[in-house]
Amino acid sequence: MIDMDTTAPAPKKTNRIGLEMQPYRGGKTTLCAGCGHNAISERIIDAFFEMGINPREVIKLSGIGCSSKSPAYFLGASSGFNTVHGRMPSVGTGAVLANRKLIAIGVSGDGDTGAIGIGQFVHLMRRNVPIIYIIEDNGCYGLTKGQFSPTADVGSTLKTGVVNDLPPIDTCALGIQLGASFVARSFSGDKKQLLTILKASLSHRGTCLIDVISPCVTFNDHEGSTKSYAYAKDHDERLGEVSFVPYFEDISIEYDPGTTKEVQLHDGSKLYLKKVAEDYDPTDKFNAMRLIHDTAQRGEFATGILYIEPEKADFVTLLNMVDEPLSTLPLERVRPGREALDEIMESFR
Ligand SMILES: Cc1ncc(C[n+]2csc(CCOP(=O)(O)OP(=O)(O)O)c2C)c(N)n1
Ligand code: SF4
Ligand SMILES: [Mg+2]
Repeated sequence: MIDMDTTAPAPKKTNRIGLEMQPYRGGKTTLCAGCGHNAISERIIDAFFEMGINPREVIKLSGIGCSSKSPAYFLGASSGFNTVHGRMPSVGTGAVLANRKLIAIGVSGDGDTGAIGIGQFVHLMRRNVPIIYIIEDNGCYGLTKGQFSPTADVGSTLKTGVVNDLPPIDTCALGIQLGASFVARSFSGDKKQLLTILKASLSHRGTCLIDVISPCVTFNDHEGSTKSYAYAKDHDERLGEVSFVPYFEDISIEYDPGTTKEVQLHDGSKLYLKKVAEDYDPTDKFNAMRLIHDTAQRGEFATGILYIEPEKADFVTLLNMVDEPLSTLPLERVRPGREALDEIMESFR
């Protein structure tokens, strides 16, 4: 008889850089049970683990709101910066300019982005700053008890019965128009699609705007809300299956020719968008804008990777900066001294 030790713990799963799941996890959430934001944190943990990103090379950023508390609940081994309300874009821009090797992920809310932070948001988008910018979109200010945010749809109602009659800002349309080079929309309850989008964003260099419909179960999950679970599930028009193959995996996928769009990302990874109904080209800006407009007219939202421009130069590249992170340059290289300054002044004579 073989003597088997059934009490021995199973070996822990490690990823391609040899790390266990633990450094990818964060603190215990203090958000409401069932909040869509929690599901998004879980997908972020999975995406970074599965892509084998070293958490020590990541900076987590956020503003203020329930959503902006999320970075405390993922990537515990990474450093983070919880900024003033709506100011994440400027702090994030500074961080990636100071250290171009950092992988930046920001979590914001629809209020943090669309209201107080809109001025900062538009400049982040037009600069194509290399950052994954997630909007956890519940159409309300969850943290301050559920007031309408600028993404609340016309006709959606508060718990008290108050009806919103202001038109919404569509953050994806705005991002595309302003110059973000990777724009996607998903739903917090769609594990597979959100994970695929997050993994693809980790292979893209430039601004990755990911708007995730994320129902607030406490203040905005009732009949009349277009950001409730029930509404989002019934009105989610998927572009089709999004498949993503990282550069470190063998590419062996079979797709029906003519029904799949292949997009190569900057690190060599491949993105496949498989159409269900109509042929959708995520590299066609006008097509993307039309899709967002047409679905919104029908009270639906299109999900998937709506727009991607893999070759667009990101802000750090545009600035033509040195390869080494500025934060690690020695003093003599950042302060050239009087002689060098005199020489420069002389050249203006
Ligand atoms: C300068 C400033 N103004 C206003 C507030 C109040 N405030 C805190 S969070 C918030 C809105 C949060 O909404 P959102 O970004 O959508 O996050 P959610 O809580 O819905 O996830 C507001 C207005 C603040 N903290 N600081
Ligand atoms: S109030 Fe809403 S947004 Fe905030 S944690 Fe609760 S469910 Fe989430
Ligand atoms: Mg919100």
